[in-house]
Amino acid sequence: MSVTTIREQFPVLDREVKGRPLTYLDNGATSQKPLAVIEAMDAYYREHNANVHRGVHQLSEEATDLYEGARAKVAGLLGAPSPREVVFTRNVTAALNLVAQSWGAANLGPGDRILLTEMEHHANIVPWYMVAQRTGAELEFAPIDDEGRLDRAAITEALARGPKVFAFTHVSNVLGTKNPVEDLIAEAKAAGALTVVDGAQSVPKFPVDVAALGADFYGFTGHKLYGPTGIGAIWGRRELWEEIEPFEGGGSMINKVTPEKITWAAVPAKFEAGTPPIAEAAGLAAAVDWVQEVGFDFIERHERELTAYALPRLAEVPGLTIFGPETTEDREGIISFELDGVHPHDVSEILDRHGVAVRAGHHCAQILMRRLGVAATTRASFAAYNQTSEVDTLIEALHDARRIFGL
Ligand code: C6P
Repeated sequence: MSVTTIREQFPVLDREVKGRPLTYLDNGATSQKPLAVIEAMDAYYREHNANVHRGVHQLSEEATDLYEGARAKVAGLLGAPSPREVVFTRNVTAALNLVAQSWGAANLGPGDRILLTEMEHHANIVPWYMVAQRTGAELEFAPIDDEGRLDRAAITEALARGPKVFAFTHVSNVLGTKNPVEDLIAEAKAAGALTVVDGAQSVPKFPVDVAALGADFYGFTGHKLYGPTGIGAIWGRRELWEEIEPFEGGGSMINKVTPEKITWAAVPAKFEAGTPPIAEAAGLAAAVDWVQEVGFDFIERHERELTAYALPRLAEVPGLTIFGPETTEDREGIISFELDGVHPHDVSEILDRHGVAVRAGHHCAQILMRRLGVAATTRASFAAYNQTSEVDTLIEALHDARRIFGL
C-alpha cells in the first residue's frame, strides 16, 4: 500500500481550492471518503433501498442484511464479543448522550460524582452536565499537565473520592494526546467507577480492542473513520445494556405496546428508536472494510511519520507555539498551534488562500481552551492520504501568514 494508491481512491483530493491543489488537513473534523464508501451508498439506493426489520419482501431483507452486516463489521473492528452489544447512533455525540441519559438517569443521584477530564470535547461534557442538572450529581474535571497529558496523580486522587462514572477521551481532538486508556480503565474499575470512553479520534487511527481494554462503554463516529456522516456506534457490556432503560422511544425498539404497558425489544434494537441510518450503515461497513484493507499497520505508521516530520518543522516557524506533547510516543497527528498574536481564524483564512484546509476555533473544547489560556487555536490533523509535501505546503502558507501580519 502506498500513499499514491490511497490518494487515487479519494476523488475530492483531486480538486483545487483558490486555484491551488487542495491540501486537506482537517481530518480531526471529518475525513474524506474513499470511492468504496461513496459507491456502497450509491449501490444501496440504486439496488436495495427499503426499510429494515419491517418487511418480509426481498428488498427489506437485503436492507436488513446490509444493516446488520454493518453491525457485525463494527463489532469486528472494535473487538466486541458480540454484534448485539453494538448500538448504532447518529454520531458519537448521540452515543454519549445515550449513556449519560439512560445509565446516568438510573444510577446518579444528589452528590454523586461524575469524573471527566479537562481535555474532553463538549460531546463528553454537555450530556453529563445535563444529567447532573437533573439528578443533582456533580461534575469534576481531572486536570492535565503543561505538556497536555493527563495528571495521573490527580486522577488517582479523584478516583479515591469515589465517582460513579469516569468518562474520558481516548485521544484529544485538540492536543492529539493519546491517553493510557487501559491503565485508566483498570484504575477506575478498581475504584468502582463505570468507564465510558470517547473513541472519536482513536478508532480512525489505530486498532481498538474493547474487550482487551475492559471498558464499560466505548463510542465512535463514522464520519471520522472515512465513513459517512449520520452514523456512529457505541459498544457496551451486555449486562449494562440489559440493565438500563432506553431514553428514546418509538418504532422498532418495542416488544409489545398496550395502553397499560410497553415492553422493550431485545438489545440492541431497544436503543434504536425509529428508522435507522441504513444507507449510512452500508457506507460505514464499506469504510470498515476499507480501513481493514489498508491496515492499521500502515495507517498508524504513516500518520506517526507525518507527525514526526511536522512537529519540528512547525516548531521552526518563528512565533509558533505548539500545544500538546512534542514527541510522537503518546500523541497522534492532531496538532494545535498558535501564531504569535494572530487570531486562528485569520491564520486559517490565509492558509485557505493556499488551498490548505485546517480548523480554527475552540474545537468544542472550551474547558481545555481555558486551561491552555487561549480562546482558540489553529489545528492541522492528518489522515492516511496525507503526505509530507502537504506539511511543506502548510509551512510555506504559515510563513506567508507571518509576512502578511508583519511578524
Ligand atoms: N470533533 C473536531 O473538529 P460528532 O460530532 O458526534 O461526530 O463527534 C463529536 C466528537 C466527540 N469527541 C471527540 C474527541 C471529537 O473530536 C468529536 C468531534 C470534531 O474536533 C468536530 S467538533
